[in-house]
Amino acid sequence: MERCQSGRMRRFRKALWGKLHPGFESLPLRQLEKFRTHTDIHSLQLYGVLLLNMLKRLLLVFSLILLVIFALAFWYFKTAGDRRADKLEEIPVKDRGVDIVATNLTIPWEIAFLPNGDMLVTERPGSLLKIGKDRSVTKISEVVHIGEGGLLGMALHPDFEKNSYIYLYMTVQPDGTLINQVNRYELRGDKLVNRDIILNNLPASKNHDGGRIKFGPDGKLYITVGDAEERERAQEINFLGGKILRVNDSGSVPSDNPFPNSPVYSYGHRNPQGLAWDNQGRLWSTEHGRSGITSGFDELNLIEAGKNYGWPIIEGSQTQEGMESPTLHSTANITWAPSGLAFVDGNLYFPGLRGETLYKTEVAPISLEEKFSRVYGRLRGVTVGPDGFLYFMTSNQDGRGSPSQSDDMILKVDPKEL
Ligand SMILES: [Ca+2]
Repeated sequence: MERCQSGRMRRFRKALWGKLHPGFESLPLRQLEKFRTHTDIHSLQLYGVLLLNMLKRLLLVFSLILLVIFALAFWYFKTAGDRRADKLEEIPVKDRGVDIVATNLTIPWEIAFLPNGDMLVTERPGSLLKIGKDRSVTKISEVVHIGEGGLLGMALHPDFEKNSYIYLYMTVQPDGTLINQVNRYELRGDKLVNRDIILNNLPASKNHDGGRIKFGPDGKLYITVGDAEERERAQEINFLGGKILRVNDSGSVPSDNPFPNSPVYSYGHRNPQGLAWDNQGRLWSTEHGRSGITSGFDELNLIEAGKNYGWPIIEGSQTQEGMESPTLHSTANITWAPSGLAFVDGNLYFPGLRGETLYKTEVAPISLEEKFSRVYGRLRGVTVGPDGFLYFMTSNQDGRGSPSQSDDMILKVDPKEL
């Protein structure tokens, strides 16, 4: 070992000597040593260059190893979607219990059913699709697709058959400022006409744009608005970010709202994206908890008028006077990223983006079951169809997933099979 080290040192010294004494490179080291007239400073110089060379070599080897690791990781994640699809192909359709309704969509966000059974689908980049016997696409040019914003929620008026009103929640930038709006149109054939902005200037940001809109059993329109990354302001009643709103079908404020002349129904939310009423008429909402390095603490809340749901003051099972803790929440280490909510046959269902799972929870007693965990990738939005089936979507094209060749997809399953 010592001999080996000493041999290596001698070779380095010889090479370095050569560099410092051009013309004497070929002389045997023993002879070169005789020529040594340099001082200690010269020796230091020699060893400095030696050290630098060693560092250069180490850096090169380290960089090569890193490059190989990155290339392998890239390949692994890039092909994850197709590996998942291949694996799925091996399972007979009847055993999966899931039907694929549509494929090759781009970040579908919400599904609604027309009276004739055709399906309307919003795609986040700004398209409204009609999927029935044929497929049609209506582009909404005002939509700004940025981060989590874009064309998001959709609701049909309870009297759609009479008035053709369709409501769309979208991110726009009319005068340079990014905002969210709720627009009401009339749907005439494939055309959206008579646009009416019923809620304007809702806070928007690259992230935390909320976006779910649904009519409640009381005929009012409920809207989830994210905190638009202004977390502290979720506690301000006069700021419309971090809220669940309740308005009449024209956008006006109902006289029985909890805060006079305010569309705010509940506050202290971070990024709620699920709304559903159970068979007792109670409103439930799913909400994304903290993100980044400290992820987790996603929530299922029972929403009551005028109440404060705690963000950003409390999270998880923390409690504080005057604030509501969630009925159910994930732990500090588990992220559901719940992106919708539906109620059917006594159970709530919500899909998870990062959780890549369809979660099922009984309302009483509260419980949690995981369905299709990691099978289809990221899941977003869930709607109960006129056939009683659950329709939900993949969101593997949103830049945070590993899409297969069929993504994004709309899937349906009979909840009685779950
Ligand atoms: Ca909360």
